[in-house]
Formats: sequence, C-alpha cells, structure tokens
Amino acid sequence: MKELKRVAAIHDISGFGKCSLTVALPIISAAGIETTVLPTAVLSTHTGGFTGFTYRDLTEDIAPIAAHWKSLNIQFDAIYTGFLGSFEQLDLVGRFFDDFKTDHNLILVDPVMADNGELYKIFPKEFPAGMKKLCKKADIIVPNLTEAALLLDEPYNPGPYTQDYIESVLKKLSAIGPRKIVLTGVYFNDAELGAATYDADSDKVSYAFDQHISGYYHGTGDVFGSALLAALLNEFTLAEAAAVAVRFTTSAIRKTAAAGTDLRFGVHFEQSLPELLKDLKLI
Ligand code: PXL
Repeated sequence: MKELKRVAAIHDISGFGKCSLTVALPIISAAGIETTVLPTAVLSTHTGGFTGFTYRDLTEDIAPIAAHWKSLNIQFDAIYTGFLGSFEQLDLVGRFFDDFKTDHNLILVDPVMADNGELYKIFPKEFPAGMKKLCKKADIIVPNLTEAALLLDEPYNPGPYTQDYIESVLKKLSAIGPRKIVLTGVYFNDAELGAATYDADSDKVSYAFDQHISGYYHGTGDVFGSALLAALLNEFTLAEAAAVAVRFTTSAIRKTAAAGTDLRFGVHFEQSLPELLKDLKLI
C-alpha cells in the first residue's frame, strides 16, 4: 500500500449547517486522503442566515498547534484554508504556510468572505485586503465572482458573463500570485452554472458546467473546494478536478432541492459521495 496523502484543513467548525470542517473532513477523507484539522473557531451554526449563534474563537490555539505538529515533523501534501474570522487569523495562517510549505506541497486558499455581491456582514470592509495578502502565498485560490471582485478591488458584476470577462478576471487574479485559479459561480446563460480555471504555467483556461439549480444553497463553496482538492490529490488535472467538483456540488444541490431542505442547512453531499468516488475512479 502507498502512504496516504495528508491535508491540513484550517477552517472553523460550525456544528450545524454543513460547511467548513464538517464538509472538508468527510469529503477529503472519503477520497482516501488523511485530513488533519486545525479548527480556528467553534460555532453552533455558520453565520449565513442564522441569528444567536455561539462563537468560540480559537485564535490562541493556532500557533501552539502548529508548533506541536512541527515538533513531530508532520508534513502535508496540501494545506487547505477556508473561512478565517479575523486579521490575526489571516496572519497566523500565513505563518503556518511559511512553516509547512515545501517544494512539493500545494497551498489552496478559498478566500471565503462574500457572495451574491456582498461581503459577509461579520467582516469589516478592509478584510478583503487582508485576504489578498494570504492569497499571494497560495498556489491555488478558489474565489467566487464576488470574492474575485473584492480581491481585485473592482465592482461586482452579477452576470451573465462573457468569456472575455471571465478570462480577464482569471488572469488578474493570477497576477496577485497564485499560479492556478478556480473561479466559481461562472455562467454564460441561465441554464448552466459552473467554474472556470486558469493555469498560469500553461496559460490554459478551462470551463466546467452543469445544470443551474436556482437558489442560494449554503456551504456549496466548501463542498466544491473539498472535492476539488480531493481530485487534485488523486492526480486529476486542474481542469478535470474542477469538472469533478462541479458535478459533485451540483449533484448534492439537486438532492437538497428535491428534498426541499431549508437552504441554510447545507447540501446533501453525503448522498453524493458514492458518485464522487466513482468520478475519482476510487470505486
Ligand atoms: O461556508 C462558509 C462559511 C464557513 N464558516 C462560517 C461561515 C461561512 C459562511 O457564511 O459563516 C462560520
């Protein structure tokens, strides 16, 4: 048997609502990859549409956890970050990258901070500038189109998009530093929704689309990012990995829509895991 690949997943854990670690851990593990978790906060629910949630900040634990892992000489094939709650957390995670980056591993930053043209209410308006600094250290970033506009300090364009617009956004995002970009929420018509990728090393752009199911389903960015990383670590190309992640996310949304679940409660990714594993040729 080959050694397992290992990811460090650095996100909050929102007890209810299926996002961040409650999504990353099961999806990446199911794809045959060891998932080490660094929880940055514990919440009762995510912050998207719930009121009265609890929030236990774990910022103080980040450096000691990293130091302990370092003392054990633990190495990671990828470091995956998502929701980070403060400038201090952005700084600490940047230092984690400096400590654990190697010539062979992949730093994937999902700059979770906004959707539908709006910065999440819990973030100050300066937050995107802090997130941009973290993105500079990443090999691959996975923004949606709202996050892309904030990273580029440009007005949000609600779409439908043109290929020219998407390709110019991809290239400007890559100029921030990451060699690979995966942009989510891309659509050229109302029937299909998906992702665009750009690889600066080959100067290649790719697109992956699936059926557009309307509605704002919470946690889909984390489902997408986790499946994307799982595919990349299973040796799929960037374009193939984005297509796998689009299919998996759409499948989970389709099941959630059919069940009529409250959109805040997260998507039924659990029931789509067998499809993901088939797509990844693991079963
Ligand atoms: O899915 C992104 C996310 C993760 N974690 C928390 C959130 C959100 C989005 O709202 O609130 C705590």
